[in-house]
Amino acid sequence: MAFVMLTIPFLSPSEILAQGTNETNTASASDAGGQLTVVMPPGSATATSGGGNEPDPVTVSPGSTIVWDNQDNALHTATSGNPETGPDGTFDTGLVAASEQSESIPMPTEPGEYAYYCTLHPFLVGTVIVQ
Ligand SMILES: [Cu+2]
Repeated sequence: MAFVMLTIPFLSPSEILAQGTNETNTASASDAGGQLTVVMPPGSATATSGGGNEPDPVTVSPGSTIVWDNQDNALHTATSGNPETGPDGTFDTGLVAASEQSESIPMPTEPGEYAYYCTLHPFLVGTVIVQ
């Protein structure tokens, strides 16, 4: 009666693809087709709190998606456009409840700067840079 011990070579995958990135401290990321998160911190509903979308501006590559993470205790939106002229229809999270996240919102494929604001708190503005 002989049991054969199978010796399986365990080859650990040693290819770490994400090594040595050249990320800078500009609070931006540009992973193609990636997804970024912009935080709406506590206090964002108060104009004087200094709270606001973080990072701002946020830099993405064309066609990336952004999730807005509402960590505040009030409803917010991230609506492209500005408080003076209103929504421009490029993107809109719709209402994001307190302690909730938005859907994954596709960003434009056309490079440029896209202003956005909260339709409930017009002082809560931000900019998406697509490049
Ligand atoms: Cu708001």
